[in-house]
Amino acid sequence: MNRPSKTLPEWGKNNCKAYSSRIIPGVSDSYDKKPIYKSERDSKKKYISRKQLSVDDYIQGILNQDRAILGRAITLIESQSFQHRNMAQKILNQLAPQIGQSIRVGITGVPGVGKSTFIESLGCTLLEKGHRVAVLAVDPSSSLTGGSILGDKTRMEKLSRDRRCFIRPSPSSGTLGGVAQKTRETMMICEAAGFDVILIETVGVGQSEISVRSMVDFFLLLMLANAGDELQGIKKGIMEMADAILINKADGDNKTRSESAKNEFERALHYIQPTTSDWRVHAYTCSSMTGEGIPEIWDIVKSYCHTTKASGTFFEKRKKQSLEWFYSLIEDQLKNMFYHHPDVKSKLPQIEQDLSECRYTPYHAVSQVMKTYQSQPLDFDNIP
Ligand SMILES: Nc1nc2c(ncn2[C@@H]2O[C@H](COP(=O)(O)OP(=O)(O)OP(=O)(O)O)[C@@H](O)[C@H]2O)c(=O)[nH]1
Ligand SMILES: [Mg+2]
Repeated sequence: MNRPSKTLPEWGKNNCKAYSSRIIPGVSDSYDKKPIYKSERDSKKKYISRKQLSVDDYIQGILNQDRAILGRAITLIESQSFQHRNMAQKILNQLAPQIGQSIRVGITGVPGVGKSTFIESLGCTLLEKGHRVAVLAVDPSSSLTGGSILGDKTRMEKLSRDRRCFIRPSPSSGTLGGVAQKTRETMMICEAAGFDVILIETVGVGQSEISVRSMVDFFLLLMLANAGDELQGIKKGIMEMADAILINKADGDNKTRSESAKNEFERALHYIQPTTSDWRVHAYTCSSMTGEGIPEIWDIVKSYCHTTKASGTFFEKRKKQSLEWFYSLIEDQLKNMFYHHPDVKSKLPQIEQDLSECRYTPYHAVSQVMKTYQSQPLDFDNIP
């Protein structure tokens, strides 16, 4: 601390001896702005820069479970730069044989239901059992908040300090589709780095839980006792997507109420078609705070994997998810190529104007603009 003496606190002036600390001279204000040089001798030219890694360096690093390299690979995935994303794809492609060995669990529920606290509790249980856990998030609001999971690191205090756990907040840019795609690729790279359980948190109030549903094996819906369905903002659709319903905060005074809520959900589940044909969805209670019911939930997840792997639905689901992803990428890419076509771009304002003046029909406009596009389609590799 290098405060000018007039701003020093009263007790600090003259290094008052009544305190056990001394004021020592700090560094000047410009210190932080000063570049770091390899040595004073070559200070004029060389900054210390991080070593550029090749695709092979990344792959080796990831396979060796190097957390720093894993973090840098995820940064490539999240980058807006075409070169970075291209490199990320090369890495993912070469790691493909190592991908898919984990159990992927999605966790959803309204804000405040206790998702992060649950992940902390479940994550610690899993580490004790010898698993390596990666925690990711799909949060559509994250472009504004910077990813709620970041703030949540305080809720995941033990997990975030454990080296067997890797926590990554939502990528903070792009549309939901983009965020979901990046999360999916991040999940894959974490699998290659030996994380055998992937927990993905998402807020259960919109499109994001549908994206997460389409990338996980088991989907867990967290609920609260004593809050009507409308209060929890949960639609029947979300209940239909769940593989288990978990009433959280079943502790203290809330325990009995949580038991009744569980019974109510059990009754409601009779009328809901389960997503997985050979799996019966049930409601359970737990307290993420005390840890009660958490190991039991992991037993449910394991039992789900055991049953569906034996019947083959587990693998069918993964296959279906991967095909859905493939087709949604094709759609995204076609749209991208179309809207980035320079001739299409330059024609669109005039067409919009003509349409607003009813000069021709939208169908006619589409056929015109399609002809423009088809005359010289863009090169796939040059799309931004
Ligand atoms: N009593 C009790 N409180 C809990 C329990 N789980 C979470 N909480 C509290 O509920 C509050 C919200 O918990 P979070 O884990 O942040 O909830 P969240 O669903 O991740 O919230 P968002 O990330 O904002 O969507 C915190 O104050 C937690 O301490 C529980 O099992 N029992
Ligand atoms: Mg949270």
